[in-house]
Amino acid sequence: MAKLTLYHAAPSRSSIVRWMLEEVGEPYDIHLLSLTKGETRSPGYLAVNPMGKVPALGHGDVIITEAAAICTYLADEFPRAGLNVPIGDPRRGIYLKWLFFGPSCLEPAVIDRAAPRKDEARREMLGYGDFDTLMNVLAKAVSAGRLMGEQFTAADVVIGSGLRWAMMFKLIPERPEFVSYVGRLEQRPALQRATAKDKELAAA
Ligand SMILES: N[C@@H](CCC(=O)N[C@@H](CS)C(=O)NCC(=O)O)C(=O)O
Repeated sequence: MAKLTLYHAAPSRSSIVRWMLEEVGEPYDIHLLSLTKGETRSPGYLAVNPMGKVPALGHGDVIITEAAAICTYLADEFPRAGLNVPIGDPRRGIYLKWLFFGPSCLEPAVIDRAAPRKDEARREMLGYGDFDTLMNVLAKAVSAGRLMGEQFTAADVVIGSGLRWAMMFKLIPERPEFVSYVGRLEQRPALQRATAKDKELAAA
């Protein structure tokens, strides 16, 4: 089987993919990079990801970048893990919507909270519209404990990671729906393993 290598800085957005890899359960290697030492900007790493960012995932000869794309890829590539909604399933459209919602709506909204613009952009200009609408939409979506009904999917890894991170830094309101959803995610052995391994790496 083609080797999986995660280009990773612990903790960072590549921790989203580490969690996903733990959910998938296939063996993988870690290529560790230091953000503080600027190692993502080294010529060697820029050959892997010209954006100078982690995560990147090597799978055999292929390199995939962008956390949500990697999660989507892994879920489809290893369907036995049960983390995807396959092509042909009528729920696939909604599943993809949530996978894209993470990087296109949730993340920019949270980053705008953390580092507000001097001049506020008009709602029409922002892909996420406005913060309160986004929070209402997400609170409703996660209120059942999973985004795709009974099935835990890669979309929960992407959206769950965003909400978890935003709650950690108090960038979103502590709505009961978020507290309960993230609390439920924290119970997942794969997330616990990923977090413990990242802590070890960060302490080393
Ligand atoms: N759009 C990328 C963003 C990745 C990203 O910003 N990664 C940060 C770590 S959290 C990084 O590599 N920063 C290093 C740098 O910009 O030098 C994704 O979602 O994967």
